[in-house]
Amino acid sequence: MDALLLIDLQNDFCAGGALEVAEGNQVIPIANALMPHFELVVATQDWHPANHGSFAANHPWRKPGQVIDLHGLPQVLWTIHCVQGSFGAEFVPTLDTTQIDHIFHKGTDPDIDSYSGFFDNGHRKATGLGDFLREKGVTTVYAMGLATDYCVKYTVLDALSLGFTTHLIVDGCRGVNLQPGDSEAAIAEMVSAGAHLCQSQDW
Ligand code: VGL
Ligand code: ZN
Repeated sequence: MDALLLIDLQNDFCAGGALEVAEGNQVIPIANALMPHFELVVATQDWHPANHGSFAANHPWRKPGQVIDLHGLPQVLWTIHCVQGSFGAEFVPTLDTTQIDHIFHKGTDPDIDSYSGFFDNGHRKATGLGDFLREKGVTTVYAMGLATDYCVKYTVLDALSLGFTTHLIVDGCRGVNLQPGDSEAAIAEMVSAGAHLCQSQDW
């Protein structure tokens, strides 16, 4: 069985959001159009407590974009985003959430970030997404969402390492691009790890 993975289609990654991804809103109609083609639709939500270690504001003398050591892992610092229960953490209002079968939260532990929908950045704890997909008999996943160079990339790499046949819906993704070209580099990395590329028009 195939599953559609919608990564972090949340207000804070879209227009006016705290961690706005350029053109992020443009992927919402693509998600809405693709959902009816899948028997199983899973969405992830970046879901941080206010004291999360990835927020620059929680580290004196630090600012967004800097990289620190967070409990032994390199951590890019971000502006405060996707705080549990906040408007910024909600799905974009135009997303048809009635077609989502299951939601997985990530980034809930203040001590470690979680870009991937499957595991935290240290691969210490699983979110449950991998077991959920296996129990449903899923063998193939199609991923899209925000952001290409962070949460989409790490979700796709983990899906591949868990043995799922993994497709990236390229026009359904947009990237942060802290450095120009980060999104293209992320796509190349996903492809070399075994991901297949497709476009929403393929349906
Ligand atoms: C994300 C940075 C921080 C993402 C989440 O969804 O790609 N990026 N938290
Ligand atoms: Zn985050």
